[in-house]
Amino acid sequence: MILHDLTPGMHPRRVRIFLAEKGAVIERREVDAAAGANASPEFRTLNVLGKLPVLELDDGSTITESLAICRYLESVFPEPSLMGRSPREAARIDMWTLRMEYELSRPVAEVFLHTSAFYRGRVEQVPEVADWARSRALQTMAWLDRELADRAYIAGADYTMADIVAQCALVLGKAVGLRVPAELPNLARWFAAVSARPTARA
Ligand SMILES: N[C@@H](CCC(=O)N[C@@H](CS)C(=O)NCC(=O)O)C(=O)O
Repeated sequence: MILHDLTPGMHPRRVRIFLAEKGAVIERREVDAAAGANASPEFRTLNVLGKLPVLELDDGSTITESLAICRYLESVFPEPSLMGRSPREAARIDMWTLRMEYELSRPVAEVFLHTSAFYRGRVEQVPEVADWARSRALQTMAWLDRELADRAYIAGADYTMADIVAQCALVLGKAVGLRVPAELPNLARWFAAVSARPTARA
């Protein structure tokens, strides 16, 4: 298996942390997206959308979309479980993972898409979209602070995929000036805990 990677990217970071939590090491190939290598015809044979990460399997087939890649890796490396063992547990973790994807990760990504030098010329940047997304991300953070008042992690007592999605969003958040506000102590405590895990810098 080969992970086609982009070290600074929020979505590839999810997969690296996921693998590190499993104690799994696979081949990694960095793609020079700053130089546009992800838009090349060669790369588009791996992912027609030109996005990272991509997981290339030994038979040459590929899986794209970080959540789908992690779903596959969960089957290949079942321990420790990050996506739930029973149907009920898996559904609860999926629920929180999707909430983190849509309510936190997406707005933070939109701020980056619509303001960063990296995406200038790659996408149409609309400052109003960034403003809206910034306020949406802050609303989600306030909600999460309330959720985390009585549990350690996003989906419950254990660290799961939902935490990985949220922590990677907040890592990117720091780069776009979306830090955890001082008045949200539960979210700050959670972010400090997940950031202190040995896998956080994978
Ligand atoms: N939904 C995709 C998003 C992938 C994505 O947007 N990747 C970014 C890096 S975080 C990328 O490859 N950007 C390069 C570009 O758009 O030129 C996933 O979860 O994998």
